[in-house]
Amino acid sequence: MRVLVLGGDGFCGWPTALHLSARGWDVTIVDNLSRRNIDNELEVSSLTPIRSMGERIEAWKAVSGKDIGFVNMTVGKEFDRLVALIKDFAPDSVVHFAEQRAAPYSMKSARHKLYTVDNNLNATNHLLAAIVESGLDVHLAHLGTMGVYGYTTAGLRIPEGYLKVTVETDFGPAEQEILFPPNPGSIYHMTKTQDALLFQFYAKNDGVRITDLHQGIVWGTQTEETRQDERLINRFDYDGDYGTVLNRFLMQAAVGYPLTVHGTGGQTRAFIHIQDTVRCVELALNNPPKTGDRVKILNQMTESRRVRDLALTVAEMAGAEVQNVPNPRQEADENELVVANDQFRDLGLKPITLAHGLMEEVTEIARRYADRADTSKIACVSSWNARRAEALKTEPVVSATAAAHLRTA
Ligand code: USQ
Repeated sequence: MRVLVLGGDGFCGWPTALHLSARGWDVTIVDNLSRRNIDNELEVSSLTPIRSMGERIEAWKAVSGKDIGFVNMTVGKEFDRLVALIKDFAPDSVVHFAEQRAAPYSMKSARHKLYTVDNNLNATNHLLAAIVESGLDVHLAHLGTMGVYGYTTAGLRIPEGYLKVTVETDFGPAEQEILFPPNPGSIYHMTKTQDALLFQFYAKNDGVRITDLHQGIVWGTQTEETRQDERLINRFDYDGDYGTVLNRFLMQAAVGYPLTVHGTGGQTRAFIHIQDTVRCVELALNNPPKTGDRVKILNQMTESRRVRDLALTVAEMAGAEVQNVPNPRQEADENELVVANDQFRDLGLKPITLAHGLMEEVTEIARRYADRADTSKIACVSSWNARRAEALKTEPVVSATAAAHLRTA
């Protein structure tokens, strides 16, 4: 089986490429190394010393005996090359990670908003149009986000993509299933809600077989494959734009930086370990929709947690201090989140939970590379709007003790 992994140099893409290769897929990575260029722009680098693409691929060959191909291409800009690649490689599946994935980065400035929309929507539209143009029956698996559902208390168990509703008709009430109403909290999340419409259209109009994986916040850094050789190590983002919350807390604990809880830390989010990410992608590729099916949507998360509870768990585990800082985002202070993930469980996923052992592994890696950390890059400075930035100057900081009270309240 042949697979193109678009965005295969990134935090989720690289371990996915290795995982699929280890399981016998013939893998070619397509990437324009934009994530490395954004590191240059932000003057920050992965905490772990990730190797060049050439060295990564060479190391994998030495470790596993398997070849991974690499094509340097901007998916949303080089349409003819993309069509030629699809025709030539004739993949059974394409995994699409080739999007700018950080909410704070997408909200940094007008230019970052434009870049994120332009990059993400063009990548998705070009890919879909290229699959149609190739005339081949290629399954597309896209890495979407739980954030399309929004992070206000929904008052229901979040279903997998489609919502059953009852509408009033001339003949009485009728049942329908509609796409869950999109409610993005950042420009980045907004691009994923728009991707969803592109998928609906191309599935309906052209019969493209599409799986959209609504993934939660990924934590962890290593997988079975990236652990095998230091040259295969995965990236570890800790900076205020690209670092995600749990990995940031674990890194902050490792370098003795107070854990940066936004506001009261009452935000509840969905989480998944990177090892489960790669397993889920494999499960999705092995169970594609059939020709004529609607877009298959799966919630790719394993548990929901409140940010302040995570901070307290990490603080207890690693002896760190918790600091409640003003929230640069425009988001609900507190929300409940209950999510359905039956489809992956039915496919046999045995979720990795937030076990201390794995959290300690992340802290251990962060300690090992602590001398590479630039602590001046830890604070989240990207603000959701000018009004918010202004309010932050006067907003009181919630003390750790107050947050502890809130937790037990
Ligand atoms: N937060 C803190 N302290 C920090 C960093 C974040 O309290 O130091 C809070 C944020 O305010 C937010 C929550 O933690 O309430 C999550 O933030 P995050 O940066 O971990 O995650 P997010 O911006 O939502 O984005 C990440 C990935 C994105 C993916 C998304 C899944 O970067 O690619 O789509 O998680 S989800 O959150 O389910 O939409």
